[in-house]
Amino acid sequence: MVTSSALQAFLDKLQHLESAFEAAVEEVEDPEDLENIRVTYLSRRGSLVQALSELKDLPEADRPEAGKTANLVKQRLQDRYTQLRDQLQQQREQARREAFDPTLPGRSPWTGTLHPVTLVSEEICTVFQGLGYQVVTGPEVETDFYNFEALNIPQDHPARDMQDTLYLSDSIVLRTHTSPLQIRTMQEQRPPLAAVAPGKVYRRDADLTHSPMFNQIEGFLVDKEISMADLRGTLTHFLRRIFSQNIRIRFRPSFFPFTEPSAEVDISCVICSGKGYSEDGSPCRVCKQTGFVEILGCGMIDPEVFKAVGYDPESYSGFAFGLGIERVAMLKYGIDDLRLFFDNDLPFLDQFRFYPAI
Ligand code: 2NM
Repeated sequence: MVTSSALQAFLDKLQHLESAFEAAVEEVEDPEDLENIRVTYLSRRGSLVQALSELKDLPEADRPEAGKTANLVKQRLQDRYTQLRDQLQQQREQARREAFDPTLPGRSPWTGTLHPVTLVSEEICTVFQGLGYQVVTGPEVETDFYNFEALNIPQDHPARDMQDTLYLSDSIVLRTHTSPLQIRTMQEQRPPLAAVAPGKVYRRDADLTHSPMFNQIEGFLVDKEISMADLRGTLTHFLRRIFSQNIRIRFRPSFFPFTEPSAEVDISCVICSGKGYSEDGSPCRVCKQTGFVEILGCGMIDPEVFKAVGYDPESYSGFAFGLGIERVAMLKYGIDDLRLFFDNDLPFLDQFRFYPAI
């Protein structure tokens, strides 16, 4: 068969293109190389489409032969491209399988931690449960009767002032202490009776050292012939379990409407061990050189409280106490800023991961 020179030129061009394609394919190392080849040769603007577009310029008699050859070249190029693409993908998957080490230990999901307030609250409850106390909880929204009246806090007492109490209505308040729970417990049960009541309390107060919401724990014990000596022994045991067996404890006279007599309790400073000075000789900032820090309030339950819950003050006596949980946590863990309890800063909270609740 005689081949026209135009056809020969076209076929040469196709062969040249195929050789160049094959040479390029030999060099392919990664999917990016392959993609460059696809764009250069096989895309809509690639050299193969360019060559095919020249078919129409050939003499009519040459077109069937040229078209047939062109289609065969196109098919071979596309097959080679597909084959190489699949091969590269398989190589990549195999490399991934080999890089995966099934013997590596798993990665644990991040878990939360108990809040220091929760840790201290549970710890205090555990100490008192060990002494036979119940743990009681109840509403944060209280009536005037449970929050004030039954606790012998008279109408004109400063604690009732709008400055301290968050009122929801004339007679409904956010509890300012957990003592309402003690009243409810005394109403529901008869002596001998002992309970602690942990929980959130609310006061109209907000500065560096006061939060409008904080946590308190109050406790009480009622039986026949309970004395101040029972109070002292109980609190000494409790404070030494929470802080250290080595702390010193002192009682100072004080006043609360719901106890008589009343006292405030100091413990020797847990930061400077009661020395009043830090290691470097500077004055201790926590106890202000006094060697003691105030930790709780307490007293013998006032006969007026017993009358409010229907107990005969002639037959029964008891003691009660209350303390702030954040304050205990600050002293116990050396935290110097109250706001850390309410900021939910994860790096801060995460530091309590390994403190066990006793
Ligand atoms: C304190 C200090 C002194 C207290 C009294 C009572 C109740 F209900 F039994 F009368 N509960 N808590 C009390 C006594 C609380 O907190 C500083």
